[in-house]
Amino acid sequence: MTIVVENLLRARSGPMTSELVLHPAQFGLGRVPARVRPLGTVRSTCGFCATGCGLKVHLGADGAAINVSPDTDYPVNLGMACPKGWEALTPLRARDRATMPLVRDPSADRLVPTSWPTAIATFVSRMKAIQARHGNEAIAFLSTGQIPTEEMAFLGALFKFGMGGLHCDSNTRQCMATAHVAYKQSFGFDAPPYTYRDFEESDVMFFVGANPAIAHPILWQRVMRNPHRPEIVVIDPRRTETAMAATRHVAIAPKGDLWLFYGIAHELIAHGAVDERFIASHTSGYAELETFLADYSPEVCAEPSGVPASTIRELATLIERGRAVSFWWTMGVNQGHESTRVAQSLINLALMTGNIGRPGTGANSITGQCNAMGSRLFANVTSLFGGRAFDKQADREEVASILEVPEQVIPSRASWAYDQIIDGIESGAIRGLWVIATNPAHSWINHGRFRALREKLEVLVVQDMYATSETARTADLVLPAAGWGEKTGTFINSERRISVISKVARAPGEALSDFAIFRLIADAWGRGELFRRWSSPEAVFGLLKELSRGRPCDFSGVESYEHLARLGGIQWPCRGEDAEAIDAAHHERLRRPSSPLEGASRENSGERRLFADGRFFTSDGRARFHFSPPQPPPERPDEAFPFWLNTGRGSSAQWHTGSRTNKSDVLRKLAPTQLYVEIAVEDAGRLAIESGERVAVSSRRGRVEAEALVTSTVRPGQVFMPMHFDGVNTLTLPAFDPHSRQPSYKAAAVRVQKFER
Ligand SMILES: Nc1nc2c(c(=O)[nH]1)N[C@H]1C(S)=C(S)[C@@H](COP(=O)(O)OP(=O)(O)OC[C@H]3O[C@@H](n4cnc5c(=O)[nH]c(N)nc54)[C@H](O)[C@@H]3O)O[C@H]1N2
Ligand SMILES: Nc1nc2c(c(=O)[nH]1)N[C@H]1C(S)=C(S)[C@@H](COP(=O)(O)OP(=O)(O)OC[C@H]3O[C@@H](n4cnc5c(=O)[nH]c(N)nc54)[C@H](O)[C@@H]3O)O[C@H]1N2
Ligand code: SF4
Ligand SMILES: [Mo]
Repeated sequence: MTIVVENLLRARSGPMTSELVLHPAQFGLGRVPARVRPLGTVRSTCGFCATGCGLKVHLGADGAAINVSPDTDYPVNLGMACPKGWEALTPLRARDRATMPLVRDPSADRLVPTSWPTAIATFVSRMKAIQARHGNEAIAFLSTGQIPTEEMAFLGALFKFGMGGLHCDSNTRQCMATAHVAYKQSFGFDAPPYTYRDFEESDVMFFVGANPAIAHPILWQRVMRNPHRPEIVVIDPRRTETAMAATRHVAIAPKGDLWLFYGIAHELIAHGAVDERFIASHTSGYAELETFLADYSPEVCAEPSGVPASTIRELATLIERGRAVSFWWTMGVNQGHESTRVAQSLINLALMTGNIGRPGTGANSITGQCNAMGSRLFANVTSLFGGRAFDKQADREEVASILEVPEQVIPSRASWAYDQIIDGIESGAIRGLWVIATNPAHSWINHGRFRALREKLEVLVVQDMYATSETARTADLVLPAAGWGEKTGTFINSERRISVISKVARAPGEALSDFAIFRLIADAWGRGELFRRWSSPEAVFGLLKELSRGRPCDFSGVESYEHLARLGGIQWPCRGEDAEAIDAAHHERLRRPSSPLEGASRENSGERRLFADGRFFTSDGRARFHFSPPQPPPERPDEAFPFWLNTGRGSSAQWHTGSRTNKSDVLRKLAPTQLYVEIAVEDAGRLAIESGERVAVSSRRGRVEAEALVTSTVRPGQVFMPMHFDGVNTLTLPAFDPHSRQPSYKAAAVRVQKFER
């Protein structure tokens, strides 16, 4: 064990820039050199949001990263980056990085440094002891959409096939579960169909519950480049930065979406504005949808959606007249009590009007975290590798044979979802929890409860870059992890683009990549032989390619990391037979001189969208319409708690729980420094609250102090709080969509009062 760790630590001090160091000419200056040689700039992909911007990391004489700049030739960001991208290296240098494993000293009740061999031995002995006493399923993990696919895949395989565990989930549940389930049911596979170029090709765009000006700033730049003078409709209860820049803002009632989209669909049918030919050839279930929608006239939908019938009609007319209509959604849709059906009401609109598979169209979920898409396909958490099913024997056999593991190690049941794991801690079914690259004690819904549950856990292991996160501080064991920039692997972005992240810095102290930590645990658990082929990220990439072969997400045509870096990422599908055309399109893009900003807009850029042939991934090749009657939200404002609480992203400089972005002076200057609550001018006047004043915000579950921000961006009766400050999730209501089990973070009832000590 000691030798293995020493070897790992030694390997870390080897050359930092591996095969991914490319000549600048390969970034698009026209001449592609025959040989790749080190020159001091490395290509990588940003590790914050799922836009997946290409970054160039510039290296000093010692091979360590000095700074980054956006990649001018990368087909995603075309030379642009948001503040987080520019500051990508800063969180790595933070003073509170975890540099040694830490273990809780029970006598002093604090975390003290220990060695890797002791930490790993502690992990294995404590987890195995729980399994011996309470059964194999008494341990669980919660992970992330923010580590490379190779690491997620290793974790999912190690836990389920190696350690005999079953229950595991990730923060992707908080984020993308709804899009995953909605696509799977409607298209037969979790497949966002679009390419970013569609932002530039639409003439009518709907942004529903999405604030890309803040949350996906570079995608918003792509919208701004659209030359077709598009109608941009933003459907959001708040007048967000995106809404202000749009051509039309519809201030929908909180959680009124299903009514609105059913009303629009009803109107389109009433007008005969549907694409009968597309419906007949490529969909199923339309007759039932038509019957169902008969009850949802604009008049019926107006009150519950908060949108006047005349506006509903106008929105239908916009869709009817649009040449290329696209529907984009994010958390205002995914996080709700009936979110899967809301996502599908948008998918239905795209299908019934034939707005799919053509440039500028689609029912398009924008992904959140840098690698949430990787986790949806390869985390081995909700679905078996490559979007397969744990309960299908043929799928298990296939995976067993590709990975050369006995079929019996693959569970035949699905895991509990995040909320069920939390409930399992409460009931005593789960006794050991391993948390990797997520911070649930801040981000989980109604987390006041999470903290109480901590006491019930016999062991909590947190694997993070920092030992200071709200979750890590309460751990029994902290495993110090290398972060983005300190390791290699691949991400998959919102438009299905697989790209490389490069190692450009050495992790501090004894921190190890998550990959290396999983490797140590596999060996110490006695499962080294089962994972003999999982020797390096690139070796695992080879396994993932095989797992993808023949699946909709097939990328078996990708040769290597170097291939990905050279082409600026490659979108799936990329089968063997596609690879040549993709390479040719790339060279064509580089050959033709033009300003870098035009790079991705040219014809034949190698970008691809799905469903151009109208064939979906269902057994009969047809997309399905899904719908159900709208349900009232589980909690509504009342006399005691008269406001709707909405939560979400507050600024482009803040990332989630702040554990990374708070480490940058630059980013801190660009964002508010303390928790605030946006409240309407009318409400503030009535409560005699002034901007800047301290107020107390309380729900049935908790109470926090915040600074009042009196503003006209929120409507009377609604308040908004950013999720970046701890405390917000003591207020939120633990309600979940029944299909995706995604939490409804954006609708709870609260009271706001002048603050009194
Ligand atoms: N700067 C920054 N960027 C980020 C992140 C970050 O933390 N910081 N996080 C990333 C991640 S993981 C994600 S998931 C994305 C999230 O990206 P977004 O989903 O765009 O961000 P949110 O602010 O969570 O929510 C979007 C909007 O939904 C609206 N909304 C609330 N309730 C409703 C409703 O009932 N109906 C409708 N139609 N709208 C509603 C909110 O008012 C909000 O403006 O951002 C990613 N990008
Ligand atoms: N009220 C409210 N709550 C929300 C939301 C909302 O809109 N409103 N949005 C939800 C959404 S969409 C999301 S995605 C979640 C996000 O919630 P979290 O995942 O809890 O938030 P992060 O701050 O991104 O936490 C990531 C952690 O991983 C660590 N980390 C980063 N890189 C690495 C790595 O390479 N290895 C390891 N081991 N650790 C690493 C960071 O230090 C950090 O502690 O929050 C959800 N919570
Ligand atoms: S938009 Fe997203 S991917 Fe691009 S630089 Fe900003 S955080 Fe990174
Ligand atoms: Mo997210």
